[in-house]
Amino acid sequence: MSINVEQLRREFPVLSQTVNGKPLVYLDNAATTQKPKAVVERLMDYYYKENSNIHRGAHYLSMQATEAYEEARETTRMYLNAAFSREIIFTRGTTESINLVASSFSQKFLKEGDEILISAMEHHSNIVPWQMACQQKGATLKVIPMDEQGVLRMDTLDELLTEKTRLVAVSHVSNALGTINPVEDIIGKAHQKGIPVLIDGAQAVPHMKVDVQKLDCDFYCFSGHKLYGPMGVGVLYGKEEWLEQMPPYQGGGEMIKEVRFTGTTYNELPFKFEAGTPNVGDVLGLEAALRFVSYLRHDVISVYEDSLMQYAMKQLATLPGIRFIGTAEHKTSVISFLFDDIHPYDSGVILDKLGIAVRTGHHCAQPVMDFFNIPGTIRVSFAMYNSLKEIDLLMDALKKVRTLFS
Ligand code: 7TS
Repeated sequence: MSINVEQLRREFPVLSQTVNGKPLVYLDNAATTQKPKAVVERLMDYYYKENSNIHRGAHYLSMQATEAYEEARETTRMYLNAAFSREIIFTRGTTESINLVASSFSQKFLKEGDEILISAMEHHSNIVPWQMACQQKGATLKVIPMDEQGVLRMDTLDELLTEKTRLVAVSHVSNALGTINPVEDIIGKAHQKGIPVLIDGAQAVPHMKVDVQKLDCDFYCFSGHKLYGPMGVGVLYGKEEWLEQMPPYQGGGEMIKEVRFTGTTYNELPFKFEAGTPNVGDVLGLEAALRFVSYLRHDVISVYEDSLMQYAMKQLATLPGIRFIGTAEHKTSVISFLFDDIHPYDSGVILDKLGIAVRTGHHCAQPVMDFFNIPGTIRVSFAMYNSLKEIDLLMDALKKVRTLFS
């Protein structure tokens, strides 16, 4: 099996438009992916035929919607190979998943003088919630450093994992550098010392098969919209043993067992962490996305995406004045670079005029930019529907950028 890109692109109507009079070349997939018809149609179906609030009504539509929502939880469990569907919490996205753990776990387990360990290449959403938790509790945030290639300095880990470390939170794949981190090794080392590990999988799930039991991570987070699903929905996987011990994140309907003015008892997992009316439609859209990706198969997708990446790296390397930011051996989907001394933003504007969508700036990873002492990068990021032809169009466009600025 292999990807038939022309056929696949027909599933993504948004791709067949022109932008500024040029065919759209969408290379900003690390920010968000486009949605296949299967996802959009699932949303339409839900709102045309099934919309109802769940877990509360005795009527037909409510029961149907409840069943569909819980089935989507089971599909997500299978997708991640979690042991139990009660370990799958639906959230608004990676950001909310991390905030949930940072807030709830810290409330229960973090105290003054403790440490939380993150890495030097985290997205802001895996930095700021931990800073907030540490500030509240008088704990310290520590950082696994990286080297000039954008690879984590694993030699520092033994020393950084101390008897004060309460949790390690690292990204599976860096959104700014594309580095695939050795999360199995990090989890193994942390667990030797009894320390739980949260993995930010926002940039990993679109590109590789994730098996949370095999990884043995304690928490895993991702966003639907980076995996061909809708915005506004995401997933927190948490091991039951942790989720059971953690207090609720938000209070409200659905997360309770009994409410009296004198006190409240909480619902069981996963409902304890899903206060209020959930985002049923988008959860069903996410389920459609998971089915779409599973049907195409992750092994097939990653072979294809790797070939795009190799081709792009080789082509880009021929451009005089190019400087890659992030040259790890194990990389996926993201290429960050600077081009001569042209400001990334200026390149981005010209590329847009030529129909090419890339991201420029710090990519919500300012500490990474500080480390390399740069204001930002041009970031090209691939999805399964990109083609070699699009990389050629990017190359032509970059050559035009150079001409304009020389
Ligand atoms: N973690 C990583 C590694 C990410 O790449 C992102 C989003 C997030 C967390 C937050 O995800 P959200 O869906 O909750 O916003 N990254 C990017 C990006 O690289 N460009 O735009 C968003």
